Amino acid sequence: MIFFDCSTAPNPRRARMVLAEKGIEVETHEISIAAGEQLSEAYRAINPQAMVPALRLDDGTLLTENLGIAAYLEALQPEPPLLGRDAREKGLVMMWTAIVETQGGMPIAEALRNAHPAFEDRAVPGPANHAQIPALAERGRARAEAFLSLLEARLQEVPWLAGEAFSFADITAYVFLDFARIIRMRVPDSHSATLAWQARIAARPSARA
Ligand SMILES: N[C@@H](CCC(=O)N[C@@H](CS)C(=O)NCC(=O)O)C(=O)O
Repeated sequence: MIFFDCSTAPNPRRARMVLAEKGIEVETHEISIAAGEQLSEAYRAINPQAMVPALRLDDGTLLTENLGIAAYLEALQPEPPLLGRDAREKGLVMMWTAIVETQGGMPIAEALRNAHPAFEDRAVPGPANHAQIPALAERGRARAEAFLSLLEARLQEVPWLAGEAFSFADITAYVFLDFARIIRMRVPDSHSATLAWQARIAARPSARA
């Protein structure tokens, strides 16, 4: 297997945390987004979607998308389970991962990519260029703030997003919240449940991935 990574980007970090939790070591190729390597001909020949992470299996199959990569790794190495231990929990892990991606990750990305000069004409990742829309940056920030409240409300009820066990949904939310520093957004001091949850994840060795 070859893992195509970018050490500074949030989505590859989600996959790195899964690999670390499962103790899977894999050959890694760094694709520098800052240097535009994801758009190079060489990388597009591997992944025409021009994004990271990607995992190339030994038979040549290319897995893109964190969900695809996590599902593969979970089947390969079921311990520790990150996608749910029974039917109910599997549903909750997928549900919370989707909520975090669409209501947390996307707004943070919109706030960053529609405002920062480094993303001029690169407001959307992928092979095609898209112009920035400043209003989307503002909307993204407002939606990301609403996401912080949603997260706090959930974590006031249960220790982990899917309920009783740490899962891929927590990895996804933890990585995106950490990345939100880049838009100068942080968990407010009053969000005690989220801060305690963050500290528990930060103490796991995989958080250093
Ligand atoms: N849905 C994908 C998202 C992948 C993604 O957006 N990756 C970003 C890095 S965090 C990327 O490749 N960006 C390339 C670019 O900005 O041109 C996943 O789940 O992995």
